[in-house]
Amino acid sequence: MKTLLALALTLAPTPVPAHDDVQLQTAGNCRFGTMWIVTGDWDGKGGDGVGFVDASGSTLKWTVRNALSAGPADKTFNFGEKSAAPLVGNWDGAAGDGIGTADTSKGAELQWKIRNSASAGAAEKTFSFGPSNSRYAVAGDWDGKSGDGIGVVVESGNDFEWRVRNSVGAGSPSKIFPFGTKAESAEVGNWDGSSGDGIATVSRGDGLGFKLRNNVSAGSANHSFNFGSGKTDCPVTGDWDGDGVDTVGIVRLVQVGNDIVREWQLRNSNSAGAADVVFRF
Ligand SMILES: [Ca+2]
Ligand SMILES: [Ca+2]
Ligand SMILES: [Ca+2]
Ligand SMILES: [Ca+2]
Repeated sequence: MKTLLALALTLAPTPVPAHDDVQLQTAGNCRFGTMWIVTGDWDGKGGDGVGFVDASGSTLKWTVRNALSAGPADKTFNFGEKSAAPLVGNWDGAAGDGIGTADTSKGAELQWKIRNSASAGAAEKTFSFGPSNSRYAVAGDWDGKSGDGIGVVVESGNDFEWRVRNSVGAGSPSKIFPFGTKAESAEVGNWDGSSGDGIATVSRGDGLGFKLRNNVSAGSANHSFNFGSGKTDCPVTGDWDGDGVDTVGIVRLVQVGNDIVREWQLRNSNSAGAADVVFRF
């Protein structure tokens, strides 16, 4: 509770709209001001937890919680430079998610730093992949084996082009394909619970318009629906109930007394409807 209170006091006095269209973003990781929103399997026990990453200091400060409920942080640690965007991925294919960053400030190519555990420490891999003017850096299990690979989503005319790589390191993309338009944002998740991750885009209207595709390829969406508010919310994805299927959610800043706090609204189905879990963290 102490952590939650302290963090609430450092937030802006008025709500900050969700912000996902200004600089490089990492899929699933929208932000409010300098506060990125992240989700991941921090404890390796299946199912995703929640978190946020504060980029207001010289290093990125991560605060994560395993349970989908209000309460204290399970871990707080520093990883990554202020200039980099945070990433979450199961790089080694074992024991839950690790962390990473993608940095646009290191030259023409995006610089990636990868760590297998969600904790402070040195990057285990540092490499370049994708152009620094990519719209999104993404992590996903594109081939359904050996954990997450990497990828970028770049603008190509009015559309998005995805360039994904199965290995976590420098090299050529394993697949290049179009999906979505540059007016949208990009997400990754295992929407059908089999054969690794699929892809998605989210558009901002009155609602957040999710378009989810099970295959990592060009084609139409398998699920299209609205969830949350397109005016105020950060979209998130994750396996909230631990059944192996990733679904959607949102984070919204709400005023509680004099404090502005993050409200998480998570849904266990990839369809329109009410949130199954709502809490503040
Ligand atoms: Ca891992
Ligand atoms: Ca893989
Ligand atoms: Ca899948
Ligand atoms: Ca699930």
